[in-house]
Amino acid sequence: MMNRALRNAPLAAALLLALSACTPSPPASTAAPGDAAPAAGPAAAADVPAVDDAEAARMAEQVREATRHAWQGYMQYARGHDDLKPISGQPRDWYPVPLLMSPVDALDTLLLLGLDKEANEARELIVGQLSFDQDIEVQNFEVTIRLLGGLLSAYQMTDDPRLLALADDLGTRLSPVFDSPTGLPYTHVNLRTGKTRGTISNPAETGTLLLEFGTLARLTGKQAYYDKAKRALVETYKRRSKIGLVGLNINVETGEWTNKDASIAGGIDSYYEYLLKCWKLFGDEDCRRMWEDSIGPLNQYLADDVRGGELWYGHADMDSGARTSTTYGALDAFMPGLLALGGDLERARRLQESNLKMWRLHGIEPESLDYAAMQVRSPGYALRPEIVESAYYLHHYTGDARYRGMGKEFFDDFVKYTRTEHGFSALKDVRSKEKDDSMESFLFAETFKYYYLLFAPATALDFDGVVFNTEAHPLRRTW
Ligand code: DMJ
Repeated sequence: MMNRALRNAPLAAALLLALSACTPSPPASTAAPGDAAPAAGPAAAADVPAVDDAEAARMAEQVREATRHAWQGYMQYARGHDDLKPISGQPRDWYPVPLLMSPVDALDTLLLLGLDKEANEARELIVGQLSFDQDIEVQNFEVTIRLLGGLLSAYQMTDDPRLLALADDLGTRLSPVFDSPTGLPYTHVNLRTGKTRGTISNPAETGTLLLEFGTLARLTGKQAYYDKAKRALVETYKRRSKIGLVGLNINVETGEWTNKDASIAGGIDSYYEYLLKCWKLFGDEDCRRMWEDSIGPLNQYLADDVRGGELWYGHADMDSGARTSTTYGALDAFMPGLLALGGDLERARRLQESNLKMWRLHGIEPESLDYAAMQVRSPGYALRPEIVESAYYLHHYTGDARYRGMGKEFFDDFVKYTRTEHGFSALKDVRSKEKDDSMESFLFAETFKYYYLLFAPATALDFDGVVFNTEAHPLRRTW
């Protein structure tokens, strides 16, 4: 089936624009009573390149060209596999059988960017080759955010029923993960047998499922999808400490914490994202309450005022709130975007200035740094999107060209240090810029999409009509 959106990509954007703005407006600031008052204004706003509308249009075109380059590399050297290795030109698969991570993650981005030919190639690969009837054990979280989210978003943009059928089949095969004594999901499941494994999980993996399973429930009428994923989120929230923080690791059979390190870093990050976003996507008031109960403790115990005005978010013990480390990194960089979506533009602006400072330390951001010492702790760069995602949210809410200026700086560095003959490569070390032969599928789903949306006119996407899942797949509220 050649659907209309794929024949005419601007029409795909029009489909999104035609939606009524039905998500709740951004809430007023949800800072909790007793929060330390934010310092006034961003710390020392460093200069960024000037980006007027003409320059933004040029940048948007550069992002389209980069996306096409990476996609062509994938098609030439890794077609039908999960990922391209961008230096060696070899394919990489996550499991013994490929699940088309890159095409599924890429499809909605290719549609949004108006890359019609490439979008058709991705869709044909997916409907022609993708089958979830495989005797392989997969990680529920990654498959949910990348594949379930990607299929649902692409279905909403194309009306191709085969994409929804694949999503429904995948949702059914993943669902055994929820059959634990607590309702907290096991980390892995065999797609054919339903056998589960993995009792030690984390809030990101237990709490970042409701946008995808909830959308699947709304689109199929199968309410059980919503109920199981919501229970997993609520059971995570219920185990927060007396001071309102969650830890890093939890046993899904006993519900006991096995690591009590609280942060907004990987392993926890998107749990907070989904508390806010499940309210925005579904209007679920329980989600609003859980978000409002959670953001105050983050600002009270994790936020850190450094060098007289810089805002960072570090780590703390979930029971006492005592600071355990001053590390922050490329994954934490999503937080300004979430703060902005939650209505706290002042903290969002200040934290994005810290993101910029992190980027500028070595001309590209590290996976992790000690913000007190300003020293790299984990030197890799995995082509992550979060810092761009935050620039996009801030530009959307403030209209301040500064965020496009940051985006231009990030993108120029990104191209300079990571472009290869076949695609774009991760870096082993941001200090030496030594490349790593890896190109994760979130480059297509997120990094390119957020860069494009940052530079494209606001009409490129009906921002208020969609909620992005944590893999940047826009989910449209049609219910
Ligand atoms: C993505 O898979 C998602 O954004 C996830 O929430 C965090 N890690 C990567 C991108 O960095």
